[in-house]
Amino acid sequence: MTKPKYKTMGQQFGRRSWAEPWKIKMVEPIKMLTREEREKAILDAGHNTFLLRSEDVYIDLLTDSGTNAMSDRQWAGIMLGDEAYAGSRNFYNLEDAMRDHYGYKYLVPTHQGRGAEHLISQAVIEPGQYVPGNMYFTTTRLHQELAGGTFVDVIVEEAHDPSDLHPFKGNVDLEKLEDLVKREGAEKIAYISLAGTVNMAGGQPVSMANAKALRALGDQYNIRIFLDATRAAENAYFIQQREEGYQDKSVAEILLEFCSYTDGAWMSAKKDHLVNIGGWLAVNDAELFDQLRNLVVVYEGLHTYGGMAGRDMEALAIGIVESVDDHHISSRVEQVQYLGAIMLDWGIPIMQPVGGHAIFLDARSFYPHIPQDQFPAQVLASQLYLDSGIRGMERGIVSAGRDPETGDHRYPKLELTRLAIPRRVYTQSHMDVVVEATKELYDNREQTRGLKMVYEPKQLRFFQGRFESL
Ligand code: P71
Repeated sequence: MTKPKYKTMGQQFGRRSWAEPWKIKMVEPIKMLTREEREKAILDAGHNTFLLRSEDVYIDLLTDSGTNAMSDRQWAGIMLGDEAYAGSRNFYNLEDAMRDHYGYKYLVPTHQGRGAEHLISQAVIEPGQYVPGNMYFTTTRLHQELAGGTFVDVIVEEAHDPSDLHPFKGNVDLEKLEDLVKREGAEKIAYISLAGTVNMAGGQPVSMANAKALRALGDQYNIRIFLDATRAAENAYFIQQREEGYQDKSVAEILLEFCSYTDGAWMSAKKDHLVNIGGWLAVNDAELFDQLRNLVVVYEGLHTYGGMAGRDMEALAIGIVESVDDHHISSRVEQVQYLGAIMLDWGIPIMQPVGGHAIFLDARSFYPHIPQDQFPAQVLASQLYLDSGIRGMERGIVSAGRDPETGDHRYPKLELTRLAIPRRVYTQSHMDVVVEATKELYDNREQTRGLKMVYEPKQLRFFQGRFESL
């Protein structure tokens, strides 16, 4: 017999292959437009991928938010919706699931993450206070600012360097934090805003040791810690894989321990929890809970639905349980790692180490000839769509917005184009298409030119801003 010519993917990586821990029961057809059609679509969208129609997209990596595939059980849960205005049984199921897996005492449901950010910011920030955190997130910081707070970045320095291989680049720099506390006084700190797998840093995790040390510091100065738990289950997986002493613990156990070092959390359930809509806020303090419960009826809905239908809460309760399953979470994160490993091997500049939910292309290295105020990451997102109908998202100077004091652009160190992978939606073949398309752009990068902004909204300009080619 001749020596076999082909290798399976596992063999190419020197291991036995593994496959997704699910099978497909229903499919949604997708199609690729012609080059001319894509050209028209991206021009109509002002080079902003948020303004494309989803039907014109072939592989949609705009976000992993609300784009996940629900399981048959979650869909069955949809049929069990109790659409009572008050006291829906689905709310109590949600409350139980949150308590079992996050361990907080009190739950306030919200329509999605930013609803929860609004409530917590209004409740605990006094105008003039600081909110230190491990890198900003767009909506989080905006709500902190709207409540009169000032966000202060206290993430470790390594997080700002796309090639630094630190295994926990989401960690808080405790020295930076303590300096701020000493300089401004503990009473000027509203709370510590801690995020699991830091989105804007490339999906980088926070170590358990860092969370523990943060707790000690919080206790010393009497400052509360609130967790953005949006991708905390993915964070727990990285702890299991990378942190001494956690290899034999389940993701569920790790998540519970991680949350135990914080005083509460907000959640965009559209990510880890495998639903299309939903969110919540949870705290341990009864008085704060009372305040939040009063606020939620003003802005979201009654405290037993907070803007969600009963069926949404049921799908979410089931999603929480599925999200901490070790097989689920490893296949989710390892799919992202697979895509990243090939990109790195092919010399495509990406943020390292590869995070939990997305690949972040390093647009500065991709297009060194395009200055930051000509929006290199926006250019890259636009070009990727043009080349192959793949939709990513700008996470650079456009996302960073303007400094409210000076009115000038904020110039972030990271100028990234994010390719976020929805959970349980795409296969390995889709990942292969994505990496080949990116390589094509990389090989032809020198001809590509910058953009100018021709329409700029005041808030969160990346959503609706429009651009033209230079
Ligand atoms: C993402 C999103 C959705 C999004 C939001 C803003 C601009 C572009 C895309 C949402 C998050 C998040 C974190 C860490 C809070 C929210 C808000 N992420 N914290 O990554 O990642 O949650 O969308 O449910 O309101 O595409 P919400």
